[in-house]
Amino acid sequence: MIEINFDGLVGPSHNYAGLSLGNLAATRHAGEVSHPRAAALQGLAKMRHNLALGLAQGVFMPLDRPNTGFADALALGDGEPGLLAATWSASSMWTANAATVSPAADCADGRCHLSVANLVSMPHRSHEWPGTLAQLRLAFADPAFAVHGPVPPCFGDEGAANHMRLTGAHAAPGVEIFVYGRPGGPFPARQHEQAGRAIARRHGLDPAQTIFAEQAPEAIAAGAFHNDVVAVANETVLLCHERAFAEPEHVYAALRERLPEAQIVVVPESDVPLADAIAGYLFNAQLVTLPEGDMALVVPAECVATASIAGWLDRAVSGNGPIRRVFPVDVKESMANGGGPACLRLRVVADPATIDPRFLLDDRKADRIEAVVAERWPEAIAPQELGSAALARDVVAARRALLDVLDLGQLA
Ligand code: SUG
Repeated sequence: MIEINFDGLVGPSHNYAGLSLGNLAATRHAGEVSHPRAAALQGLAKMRHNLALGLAQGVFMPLDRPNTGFADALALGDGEPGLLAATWSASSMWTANAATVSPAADCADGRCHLSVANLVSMPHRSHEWPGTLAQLRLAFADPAFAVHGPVPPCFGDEGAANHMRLTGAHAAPGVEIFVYGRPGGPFPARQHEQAGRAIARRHGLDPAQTIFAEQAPEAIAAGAFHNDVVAVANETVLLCHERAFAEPEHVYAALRERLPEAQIVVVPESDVPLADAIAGYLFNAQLVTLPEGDMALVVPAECVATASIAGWLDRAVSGNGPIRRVFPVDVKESMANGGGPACLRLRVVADPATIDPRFLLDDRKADRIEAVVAERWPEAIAPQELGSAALARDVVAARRALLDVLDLGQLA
């Protein structure tokens, strides 16, 4: 049993339509020209970087866009640019929002449970789940897994972006923390408390090892639309901003009570102001355990360019805390839509032999993916081009070419 990070390959329709209210980066870059080819290559380079660190890596395919079924259901013609853009969105690249995953050791039936996220808070993301579910059912078809449909749409669920797991070792039983938001602020609270509670029940988690925590309303108001913008966990370590949770002391105490060896690293406002944390995405990092046992933080390059964050990282690695190494990666195209390194990956703890090998990555497969991307992914897309029949044909054909190369035609 090991942790495998499944990154979403950035799809050929990647664009900047500014669809996510409360996601400050996406709103700020609305209307800009995107670069799908560069975006996908940046994502692949991150996957290769993590492979080179000795970490296990998986990959999910982009979904079929533009989604004509969604467009037909909305009877879209001209004059609805926001909804049109929603049918083209490449947002499935952020696989932290694909599903909530509870490893086998936490679940009553000894299987690894996955619940696909309904993503109902944002129209452009609400139509991801059927395509994502089809992919999860294929990748995790082995009886070692139980793959669930979405929780009912009355409760917004954003998947692993609002879920953390702490444990002495990945394969051992852990403490699962479900973070939710309460509505009423200037921006949508995308994760409903009841969605997390439903998932905990359907996954068969031990209530004594499960924590439900409210995200700080001020964090959501400051642009932390998901918990993974202000907190990240790996094994015994919780790294979070001091303003991440509505009742931080309750969260820390609940965790310590269940996992006495927990190491809680709180970044104070005086070191890194919340606004800097959100702009530089310090917490949207991959906190990983390297094969030799040290923990490393894979951060967006924007962290190094943010003085307060760079200073904090320097002090962290030179001190005697759990983070021993920091690796900046360039995922600029995704970052401009509010998606950092951690948004781009879904963590699954499993025996790789139980996973459909077509979804597991090595360097040779990365070469094959890269060749298709280099040849078929559009170089640039301006938002006004969304809706173009010629572009739609190119985007659909590009994805088909990728599926063919990976023998995944059944996802077409
Ligand atoms: O849902 N951006 C995504 C970013 C998701 C980040 N995921 C995590 N934090 N785990 C979102 O807000 C922008 C798309 C646009 O505006 O066109 C977007 O959907």
